[in-house]
Amino acid sequence: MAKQIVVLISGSGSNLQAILDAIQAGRIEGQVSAVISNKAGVFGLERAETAGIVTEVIDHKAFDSREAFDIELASRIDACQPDLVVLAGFMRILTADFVRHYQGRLLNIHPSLLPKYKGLHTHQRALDAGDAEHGCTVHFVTEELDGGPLAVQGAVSIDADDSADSLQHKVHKVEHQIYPYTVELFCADRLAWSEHGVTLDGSPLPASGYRFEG
Ligand code: NHR
Ligand code: GAR
Repeated sequence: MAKQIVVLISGSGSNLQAILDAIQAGRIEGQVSAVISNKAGVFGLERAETAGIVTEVIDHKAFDSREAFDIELASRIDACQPDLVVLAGFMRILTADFVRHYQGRLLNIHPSLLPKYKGLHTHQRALDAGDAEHGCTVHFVTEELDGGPLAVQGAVSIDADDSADSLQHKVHKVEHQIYPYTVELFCADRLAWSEHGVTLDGSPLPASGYRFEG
């Protein structure tokens, strides 16, 4: 049975597009029931509309508190009865109650090789540290920001002439491979987070997750 997926965005939605393309290509046994943005007018909403997907905007600025925003967000998500909720460049920190409600079915992609560089400005931080490699990680979301269990990682090499921009561009390309791949595994019931930790085909993954090699 095709899984129901809800995607949350705040911006350009290139990761959303990569997932939609993989669904279109028949690689993911699932369908996106709704795309929800906390910002009006972003390009990701146009991408969803082009694909014929229901879109909603819930402007966080219209709410008095993070709790009130998250309660409204959860009620719109739950109306879709999703099997999986995907954060794709979603930029609002979510409350503990929200993430607990979706535990085990809420994924995020973060532009670093976690547990390195939680938070923002990851590309510049990897450059400043003189790292030889950088990358991105898909992880299950917990209340600890960028701290939930890791599912899949993809790496790029950092070259002498890389800038934060060039590095971001390289990492984006890998994001667009590993996010659809992770969603594919989840929707095929091959990837899960349970009391046994994160498992792939029933076997526990290392703490660094599955290393994706393009
Ligand atoms: N929420 C929880 N509870 N746990 C995580 O791991 C989360 C999360 C919400 C979003 C994505 C994350 C990232 O990949 C994510 C992971 C936004 C911020 C942030 O500081 C931090 C991490 C992430 C996303 N947001 C500011 C806020 O006040 C707003 C910044 C802005 O609007 O530009 O919410 O890096
Ligand atoms: C992606 O690079 C994602 O890793 C990053 O935002 C971009 C969203 O791009 N996420 C964060 O930095 C979360 N703090 P997209 O909207 O084109 O998918």
